Amino acid sequence: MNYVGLSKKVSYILRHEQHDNHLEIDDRGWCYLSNLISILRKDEKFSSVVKKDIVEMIKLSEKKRHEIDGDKIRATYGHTTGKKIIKQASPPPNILYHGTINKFLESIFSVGLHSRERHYVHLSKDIDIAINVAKRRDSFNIVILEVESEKAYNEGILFYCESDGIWLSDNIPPKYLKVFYL
Ligand code: HQG
Repeated sequence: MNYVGLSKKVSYILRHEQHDNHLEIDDRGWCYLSNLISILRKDEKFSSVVKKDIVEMIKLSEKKRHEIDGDKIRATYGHTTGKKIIKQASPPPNILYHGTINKFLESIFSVGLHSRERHYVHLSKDIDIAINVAKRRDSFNIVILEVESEKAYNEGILFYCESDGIWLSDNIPPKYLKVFYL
């Protein structure tokens, strides 16, 4: 089984394509694994996929993109379509990081860091994760933003802790952002 390919397909279905596939997900993003497997099997590359493959795929992934609980599965972050996934807000660390690229800076410092297509802004506790997020766009023009998350939280911006140092947030005004020089 091509676990990277499987992970991309599962992310795509759970984050962006639930409706196209008539996949019912609850307000926290959970759906039945059996329903996801039926959808995956329509793709000839994954026609023989079973739960064990998905468990193995999650285990082998360096990022915790998916989570299984009993007979259910969810994408932990990245959603675009459907009703906004409900997350439990919590106090963030003092500073979080966001990886982006040069050409977005003018707009980010004018209107703030926006979630755009996704339900939430994506941030990380570690600079290395932010660097990788930025590099997937353009490895030569990356910019790391430092977010004054604790201050923003104290002034009413909500943050949500995901696993592995990934944080989500609502839109962040420019006054809480500065360029972090690598
Ligand atoms: C930028 C992947 C102009 C923002 C990654 C980013 C991550 C603005 C892009 C996760 C802006 C949105 C999320 C503004 C924000 N003007 N540009 N006002 N505000 N932007 O993909 O954070 O590997 O929706 O800087 O690794 O890049 O697939 O968000 O460049 O963890 O699991 O608009 O998705 O996860 O891009 O990535 P995205 P992201 P996986």
